[in-house]
Amino acid sequence: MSQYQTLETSIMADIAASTDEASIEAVRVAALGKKGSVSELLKGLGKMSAEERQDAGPAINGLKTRVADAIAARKAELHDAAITERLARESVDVSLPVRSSPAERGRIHPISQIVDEITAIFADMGFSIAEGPDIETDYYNFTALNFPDGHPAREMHDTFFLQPDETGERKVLRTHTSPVQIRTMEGQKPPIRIVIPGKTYRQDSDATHSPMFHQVEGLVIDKTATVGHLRWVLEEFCKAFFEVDNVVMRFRPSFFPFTEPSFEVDIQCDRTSGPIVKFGEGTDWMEILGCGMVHPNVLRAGGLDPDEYQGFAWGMGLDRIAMLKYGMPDLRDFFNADVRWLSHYGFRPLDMPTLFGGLST
Ligand code: 2NL
Repeated sequence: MSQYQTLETSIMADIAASTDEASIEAVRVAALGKKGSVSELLKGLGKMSAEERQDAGPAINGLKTRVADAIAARKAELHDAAITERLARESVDVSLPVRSSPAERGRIHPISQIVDEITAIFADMGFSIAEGPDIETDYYNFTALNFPDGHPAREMHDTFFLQPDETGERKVLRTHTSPVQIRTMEGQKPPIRIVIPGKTYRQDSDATHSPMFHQVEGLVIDKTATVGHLRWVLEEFCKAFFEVDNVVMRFRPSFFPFTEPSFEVDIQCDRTSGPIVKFGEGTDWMEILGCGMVHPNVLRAGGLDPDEYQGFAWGMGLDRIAMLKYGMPDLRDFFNADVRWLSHYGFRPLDMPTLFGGLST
């Protein structure tokens, strides 16, 4: 066998043994690259005599052509194989269910949902949303709201007091959101129409009470605000909130230090079908909020002249109302941070409650 045939056999064996695009490229470089075995033979032609070249020329060129063709063919083969393998490996099963993103899997807590629903209703009536600090002074939480010294609600068993500061002042965790209304009256000229959602705190803990709970209060101050306006606002609110065309409301005389006269409001409902309460029908009553005309002392504390301005206010606890509206049996589940509970009772983040799109549907 000539040296050319030996080389050709060896290169052809290497080509056949190459298993991927990288190894066939290595074979090409070793044979046809600048310093490749076939290239070296071609370079050698120049040093040969004309006679030697007559035989060697066609032999080496033939070798080069056959090797180049074989490499190109094997390269194409391996390239096809690589594509076929990749297509198989990267195949997508389009029948699989779409896995939702974390943003879609997340859920809105029922308390956040109810706040969004309630503020959407009052925003539609032209109210603004006001917020304030959870840690309050005794003045904003009690004194400005016409709580006389020695009023039972100031006692230790109701209120969370903080350690006195260097001046001896004892701050409190607000027991209602009403301090926000005082702060608003101080900073803003009437007419005032605000709703105030927020966390509130009282030392109370059992199956139906949590030491941290939620309230929404409302305040309207103007020169001519009356109980009639109060009644209309609350009726419109209840119709929108309970999603019924007719609500029957009952105003019972009551007492709060910050309103005079004061009322507790019941709405008519049907409780005969077990835990599900129906509104706008039935013969039962359910208390849903407290309200009244703002006490002159409270107007004065807010920097307003009670001979010029009058107003009404209301407050409702959200936790019990949320349990009722969404059919949740135990208040304590609200604050256990159990994702299983939240994925069942929570609301989809992109379904924002609006009056035109539906509140909780
Ligand atoms: C209830 C009753 C109520 C208010 C809150 C209020 C605030 C100011 C002036 C007058 Cl600054 N009133 N708020 C009025 C009546 C009732 O809450 O049962 N809440 C859970």
